[in-house]
Amino acid sequence: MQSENLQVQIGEITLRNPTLLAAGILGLSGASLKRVWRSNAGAVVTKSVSQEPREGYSGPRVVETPCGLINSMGLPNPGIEETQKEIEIAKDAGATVIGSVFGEKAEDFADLTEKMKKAGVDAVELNLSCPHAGELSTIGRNPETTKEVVEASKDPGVPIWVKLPGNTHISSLVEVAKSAESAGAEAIVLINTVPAMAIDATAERPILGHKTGGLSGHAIKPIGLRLVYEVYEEVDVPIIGSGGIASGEDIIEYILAGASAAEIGTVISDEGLDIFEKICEEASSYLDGREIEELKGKAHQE
Ligand code: RRO
Repeated sequence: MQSENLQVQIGEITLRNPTLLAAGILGLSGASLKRVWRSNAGAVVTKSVSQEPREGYSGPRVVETPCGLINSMGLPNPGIEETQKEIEIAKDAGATVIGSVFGEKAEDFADLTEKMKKAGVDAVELNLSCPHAGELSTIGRNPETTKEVVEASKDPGVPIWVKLPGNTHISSLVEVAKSAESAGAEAIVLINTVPAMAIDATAERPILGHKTGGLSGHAIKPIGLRLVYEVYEEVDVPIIGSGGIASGEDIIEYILAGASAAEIGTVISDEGLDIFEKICEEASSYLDGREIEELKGKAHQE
C-alpha cells in the first residue's frame, strides 16, 4: 500500500516513497532488483558498474563487527554490457531504476552514463566515493575532479546524481557538493561507507583480504546526518541520505537534517526485504498526514 504523502520528488523523478535500495546490496541481477521493487522500495540502485567486468578483491570481503559491517568487495561487477540486460528486466517490471557507475576518468563516466541511459535507467548515480579503491576513491574528495566528471557525464539527457564519501577528515566536502551541483548534478547522495578495518587478535592479522574496507550500519548514522545537515545549508538540489537507516524514525531524522529520500542497505542483511514496507509504515505514522516536504530540513529552524 502506498500513502500519497510518502511521494517525493528528486529533480524530475517522482519516487513513490523515500526509500531506495542502496548500491551494492542485491543490485546485480534484474531478478533481484525486481524483487526489491516488489518489496516496496521507492527505487532500486544497481551495484556500481564499470566498462569491463571486475572480479573484486580476494576474501574475506565482509566482516561483521559490533558496530556494523565492514566490506571490501573491491567493486566486483559484470561490466556495463551485461548490466544493461539486467536493468531492462527490472524496467520491464515497472521499477524505478538508478544505475550506479564508476570509472577511472571523466570519459569512462560519460560513456557509462550514455549506456545506462540506453538501458532505460531513470537516473545515473556517479559513484565517486568507494572508500577502498585507490585512486578512484579520491575523485569525490576533490571539487575539481568532481566537477570534471559531472560535466562530462551530464549531456545524454538523464538526471545525474553524485554519491560522495563519508570521510570525516575531508574538510571540503561541502565544497565538493557545491561543485557537483554547479556542474549539473540533480541530486547529492550522502554518504558512502566510512573507511575502517577489523583485526583478528588471535591470528594477529587484518581480517579482510584487502585489509581495510568501508563501515556501514548503525554506527555511521550520526556521520551521515552531520554531512547531510551541513550540505543542506549550502546546496539547493535534493539530498539523498544514506548510512545506518533501519527504521522510520531513522529516515525521518535524515529528512529533518535536509534529505528528501534515503538509501537503505546494511539492515537488509538482518531484516530482509520487509524492511522497506516497515520503514514506510513507520515514517507514515510519524508524518500523521503531513507531507515529507513539510519536514525537510526542519532541524535547521531556530
Ligand atoms: O564494491 C565495493 O567494495 C564497494 C563500493 Br563500489 C562502494 O562504493 N562502497 C563500498 O563500501 N564498497
